[in-house]
Amino acid sequence: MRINLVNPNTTRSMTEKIAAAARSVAAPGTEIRAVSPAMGPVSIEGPYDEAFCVPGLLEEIAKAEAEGFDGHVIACFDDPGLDAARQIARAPVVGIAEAAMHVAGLVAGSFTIVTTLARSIPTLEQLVRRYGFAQRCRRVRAAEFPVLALEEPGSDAQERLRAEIGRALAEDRCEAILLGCAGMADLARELSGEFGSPVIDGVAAATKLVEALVGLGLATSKIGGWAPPLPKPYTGAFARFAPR
Ligand code: 5HY
Repeated sequence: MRINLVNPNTTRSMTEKIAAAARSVAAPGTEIRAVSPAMGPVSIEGPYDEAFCVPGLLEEIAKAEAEGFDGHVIACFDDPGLDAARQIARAPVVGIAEAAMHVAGLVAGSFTIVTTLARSIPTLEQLVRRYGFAQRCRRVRAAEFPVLALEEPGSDAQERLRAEIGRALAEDRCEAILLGCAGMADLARELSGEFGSPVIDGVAAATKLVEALVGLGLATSKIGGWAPPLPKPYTGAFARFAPR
């Protein structure tokens, strides 16, 4: 089985780290191809960045679909462009936030999400409601460091993350922690051991869910909201994205 893993930001080191996390849980015979768009923001921190990562992300989904990939993972915790990606893909498309919430719901009665910057909190709170986890999510917290601080050896990002997880477990009565950024993917196992609580990485969760969906022979439904976009002309810089 071939899985197309898309890091919607353009930071190569982060894409490599995300790829390693996916490969660490992939079943034998599962090939992971990790890509970043050719255009867009180096990191996604809020709705404006999110808006501009989507065209490049959709281009990577369309390319992999044309090559017959079996499934796609959108490796950004804002699940950017998820609905649009499902419109142009037959293969299952799983966002890491949705995957982390579903997996958490199977091993814990409640969870807290710990993300990077406070400006990302409103988007994640909307996803919690949209995916039906408002009863199970105790809180969305920010450890207050920029996404790319996780790529800088010597930054205090990990220290801040640990401190915020400690506060969440002490104050929120949550039974699991969701790592609210793909750049935290390599820390899940270590943090689970340290805190004695499930600490869930969405990249690994999404990889296993895509494998499960493909194993069940399921594809994206085309009879409703994820039906293909209707052919029409697009103008200007977006002309090449026009649905055919
Ligand atoms: C992510 N940004 O997972 C989100 C996390 C965030 O570039 N990859 C990003 O902080 O919103």
